[in-house]
Amino acid sequence: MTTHESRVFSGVQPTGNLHLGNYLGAITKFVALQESHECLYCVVDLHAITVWQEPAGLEHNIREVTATFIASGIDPKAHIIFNQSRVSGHAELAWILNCVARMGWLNRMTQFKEKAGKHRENASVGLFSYPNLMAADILLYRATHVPVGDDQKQHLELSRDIAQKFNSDFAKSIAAHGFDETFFPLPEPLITGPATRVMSLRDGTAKMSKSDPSDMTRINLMDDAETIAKKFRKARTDPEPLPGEEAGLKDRPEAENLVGIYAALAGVPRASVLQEFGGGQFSRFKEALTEVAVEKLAPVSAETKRLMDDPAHIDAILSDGAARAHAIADPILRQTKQVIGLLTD
Ligand code: AQP
Repeated sequence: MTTHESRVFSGVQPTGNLHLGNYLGAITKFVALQESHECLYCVVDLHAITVWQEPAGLEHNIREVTATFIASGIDPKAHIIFNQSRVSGHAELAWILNCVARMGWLNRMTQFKEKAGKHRENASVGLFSYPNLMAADILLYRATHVPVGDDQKQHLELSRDIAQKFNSDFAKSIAAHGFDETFFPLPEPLITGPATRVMSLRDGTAKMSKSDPSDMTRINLMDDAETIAKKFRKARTDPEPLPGEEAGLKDRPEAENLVGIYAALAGVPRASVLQEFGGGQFSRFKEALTEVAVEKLAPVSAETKRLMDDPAHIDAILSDGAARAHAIADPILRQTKQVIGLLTD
């Protein structure tokens, strides 16, 4: 039995090139959840520095992710937007969780393997322990729901394992202090909708990604209409026309990806996209796709640009958000320390 109220936490790294995958897989979900939950949306700058970032670029990117959150429809007054490094509890709890998580668990994380690649020995220790910081982000607020793209599923499962191990390792102390036995609730991943994994425009088997060296693989949220049209026009497809039904998308990852993107942007089921465009040429479908993408993204990029003209306003929002995040996090961190046996003020 848990007595914890429902609370949403999620984050986006300020590593530049925010793309359609981040938007459809995460940010649009953040916006929708505001109606039903108390939400904290974090610009996870401490995650970003697990890979070297140029300092002036990092400052810019922290503000740009913040501006994009607001431009997409997140209300920083009703909910909390802040940057992670401003709330020191993230780093403190991450250290504690470094001592709870097991090496074997982290060794199984596929994202580290993909990102470190052949240069594992040269990867930062932070990149390896990244999932523990992510667990700390969530547990620091006793968040119950975490909207993420499909690529974060394994990290979310690890967060649940860490929460469970903490609750069990310290069960006696948790009870002795009179705290709820589910001291940390096990966070539920929210991975739903037609675009939980948006794929590269050049390779339907690879994830659309900020760090892909080719800009043609992704639609950046700041791309103008002409660039969006060019990228969709040049997006890889196969020689067959679009099928009229779902079954016809089997083994056609590029076609499936574009149909999923259209469905998510237009807010319609994939089946109705296929009904409308099935049997037709890709070129016509790509034109319609460009139209719906520009219609959705142009207002977001215009508003992001407008907000970026006033960095002091963005900084004030982050500072206010951090103060409110602190107010939730501080007592939870204090209780965590007490449970472990660390003396606190
Ligand atoms: N291709 C994607 N499709 C759907 N969702 C995605 N997300 C990322 N890529 C896709 C989701 O966006 C949120 C923020 O991601 P992040 O900033 O933590 O970065 P990431 O998951 O490591 O992926 P990126 O943005 O493409 O960066 P790189 O190039 O570094 O891998 C998360 O909820 C993520 O699931």
